[in-house]
Amino acid sequence: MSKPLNNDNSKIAQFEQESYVDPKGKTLTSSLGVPVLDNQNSLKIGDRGPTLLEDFLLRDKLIHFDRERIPERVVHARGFGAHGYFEAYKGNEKWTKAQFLTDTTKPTPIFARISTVQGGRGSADVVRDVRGFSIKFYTQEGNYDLVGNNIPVFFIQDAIKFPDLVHAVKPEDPNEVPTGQSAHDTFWDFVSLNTETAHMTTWVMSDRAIPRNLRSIQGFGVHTFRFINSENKAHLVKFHWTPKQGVAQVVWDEALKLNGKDPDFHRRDLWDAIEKGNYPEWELGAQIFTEEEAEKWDFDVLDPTKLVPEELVPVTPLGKFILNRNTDDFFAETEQVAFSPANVVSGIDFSNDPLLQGRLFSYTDTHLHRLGTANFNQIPINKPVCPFHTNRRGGFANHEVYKGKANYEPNSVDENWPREAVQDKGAFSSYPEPLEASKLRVRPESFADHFSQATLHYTSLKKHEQQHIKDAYAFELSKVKDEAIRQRVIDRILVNIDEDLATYVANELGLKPSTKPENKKQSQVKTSEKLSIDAFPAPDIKQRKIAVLVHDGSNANSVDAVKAWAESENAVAEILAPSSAPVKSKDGKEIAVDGRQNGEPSVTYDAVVVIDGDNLDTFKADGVAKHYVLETYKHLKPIYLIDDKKELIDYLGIQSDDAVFSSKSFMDKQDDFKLAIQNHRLWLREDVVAGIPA
Ligand code: HDE
Repeated sequence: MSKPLNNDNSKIAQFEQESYVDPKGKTLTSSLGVPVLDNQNSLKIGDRGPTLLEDFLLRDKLIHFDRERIPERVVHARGFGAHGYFEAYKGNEKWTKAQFLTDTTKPTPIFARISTVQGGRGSADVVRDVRGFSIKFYTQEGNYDLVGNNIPVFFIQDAIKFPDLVHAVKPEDPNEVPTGQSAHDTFWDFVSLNTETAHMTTWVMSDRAIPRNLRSIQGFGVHTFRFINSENKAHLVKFHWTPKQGVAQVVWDEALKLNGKDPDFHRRDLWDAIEKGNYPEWELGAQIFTEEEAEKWDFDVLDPTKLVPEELVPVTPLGKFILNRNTDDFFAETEQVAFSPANVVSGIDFSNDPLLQGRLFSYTDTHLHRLGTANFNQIPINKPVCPFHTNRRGGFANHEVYKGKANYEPNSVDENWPREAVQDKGAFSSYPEPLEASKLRVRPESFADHFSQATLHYTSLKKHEQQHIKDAYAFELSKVKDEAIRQRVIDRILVNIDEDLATYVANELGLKPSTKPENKKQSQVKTSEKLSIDAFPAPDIKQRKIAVLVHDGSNANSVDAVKAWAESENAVAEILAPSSAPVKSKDGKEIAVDGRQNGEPSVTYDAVVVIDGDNLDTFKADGVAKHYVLETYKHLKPIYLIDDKKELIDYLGIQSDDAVFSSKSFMDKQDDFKLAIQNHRLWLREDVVAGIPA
C-alpha cells in the first residue's frame, strides 16, 4: 500500500525519500542501526486500525524514552558545566608533588560544574543560595576533583548532621514548597536550634548568594586539606579560586524578577560568553600553613564553619584555569559527571575535618544510586585520560573489553601485570599522620565558638553589603510563619553576631530586639578585607551587556558608534525596539533590531543607552521604554542618555549621579560610561531609589 500523504510531516518524509542522498552518513536508524523509513507513523492494521505490537521501531523509541531520566542529585541538582584547562605556575614543587600542579609544560584538561543547592533540576538560576563549584582535573596521575562552594565556610561541623540540614532547607514535605528558597519555617527552625550555622548564614544572606553570573563567583575548597611534597613534607592548605573577571552580584529585586523573566539567566550567560570567545578565567591558589601555625589561632582549622582570614595567611597563587568549550550534550556531560572530594592524587591528602570525612563516603555512594552502576567511571566525562589498568571486572553497563586472563594481583599468567607501582612518583600514599586517642562520639571543645567569625564577616563588609544582609534576614524571616522560630533566630543567632543587625531585623518583623550578650568572644583578627565583594573589582567590561533603546527617528550614527565601541571592549550591545521590526532612523535608514524591549528585560543587562534623534516624544509615549530606564536606575546600573537629554532626566524623575550620563555625542563620555559599567553598580544611589516603584 502506498503511504498516505495525509499530513505535513508525511509529506516531508516522502520528499526526503524521493531526493534520497546521505551526504553526512547520518540516516536516522534504530538503536541497533536499522535505517528508519518512516519516523512519523506507527505500524497499524489499515490506516485507522490498532497499532501492532510487532512495531519494533515504535517499541525501541518508547522504551528508551521511558527511561531517559535518572534521579537528580539529592542536592546541587541544578547545575551547568563547561570544559577548559588548567595551567600550573612555576615553583609549586615546594609544597606538593602533584603532577598537575608542578608540571608547567602541559595544561591539564578540566570539566567544571557550577550549581545551586536547594532547588530541583528545573528550578531558577538566580535564587538566593550557595553556588557549588566543582572542578574535575584529568591529570596524568589520575583524576583529581575539587568539589567546593562559592562560600568559604559551611553550615555544620559534622557530616552526621548533613541529612538534617538538607531536609530542613529543601521544600517542606507536606506540599513541596518552596522551591529554590531557604525562606521557610523548617530551614530557620534548624538554624535557630543549631548555632553552628550562624557564620555560614551570614554568607547566604549576603550578596555572595545572588551572583550576577557564574563567571564572577569565587570558589573555595572549604575544608583544610594537605599538600605533600616529594620529600614527604606536609603542609595544611585551604583552596581558593578567584575569577579574573572580578566578583559581582545582582540586587535582590533584580534577582526576583530574573527568576521569572529568564530562569536560565546564569547558564545562558556562561554559554554565551564561551561561544563569543570571552572565556572566563580563575586563578587557583591556596592558603598554605603548618600545623604549628594553626595551633596558635583562635579557631580550629578542622572546623569547616571557620575560615582562615587572609590577614593570617595570604593566598599563594598556584595556577590558572579557563573555561573555553561548551558541552555537546548536557546530559552526557553535565548530568553524568560524578565529582567526589575523595578523588585525590598523589601530593594531596585529606584532613580530619569531620564534615570532609563524611563526604569522602557520601559522593561515591550517591553516584552508585544516581548513575546506577559501579562502572560510572567508565562514562566518558568521568574517565581518566591517563592510562589505567585495574582488575575491576563486570558489573552493570561495563564498557571495557579486557584482554587476557590476568584479573588478579599478584599473578604469574601475565608476568604479574598490572602490578603495584615500584616508585612513589605518581602513586598515592597517605600522609602518615601519627594519631593516638580514644574512640569517642563527641564534638571537640575547639569547635565551640559559633559566633566570632560570623561577626568578623559581617563587620568586615561595606555598609551597602551589611544593609543587604539585614534586608535578606528580614525578608527570609518574614516568610517564616511560626513567630517562635523568628524570635529564636533574633535571640540565639543574630544578637550574637551583631546587635545592630538583630535590632534592625527585629524591628522589621515587629519582634522584640534582644540585648547584646556580655563577654562575647572576639575574633583574633578584627577585620578581614577579602571577605567583601568590593575587594574583587572587574578589570574590564568583557561580556557585559548593554541595552540600546531605539525608536523610529533614532540617530543611526549613534547606534553604530555604541555598537563599534562595545565591540572594541568585547562587550555586548543589543539594539532593542518596541517590536522586533527594524526602526526607521531620522535620516530614513533602516536600523536592524536585536530584540523587543518587552522581551529582553532590563534586568538581563548591565547598562542602558537611550539613542538620540527626533524621537523624544516617541520615547515619552512609550511606557515600556520609560520603565526600562527607570528599572535600570533602580537597580543602580549605568544609564547613558545621548543628546544631552536634560528634559528626559526630568521627565523620568531621576537624579543625575556618577552613573547617569548625558552628552551630545556618545564619544564624549564613553570612558566614564565604561568605568561605571566596570564598577557595575552605583551603591550610593541605593538610598535615592528607595521610593521608586518596583
Ligand atoms: Fe556536597 N554533596 N555534601 N558539599 N556537594 C553532593 O553529591 C555531601 C558539602 C558540593 O556538581 C552530592 O554527586 C555531604 C560541602 C558540590 O555534581 C552528595 C556533605 C561542600 C556538589 C553530597 C556535603 C559541598 C555536592 C549530591 C556533608 C563544599 C555538586 C550529588 C558531610 C565544600 C557536585 C552528588 C556536582 C553534591 C553530599 C557538604 C559541595 C549527596 C554528605 C561542605 C559542589 O553526595
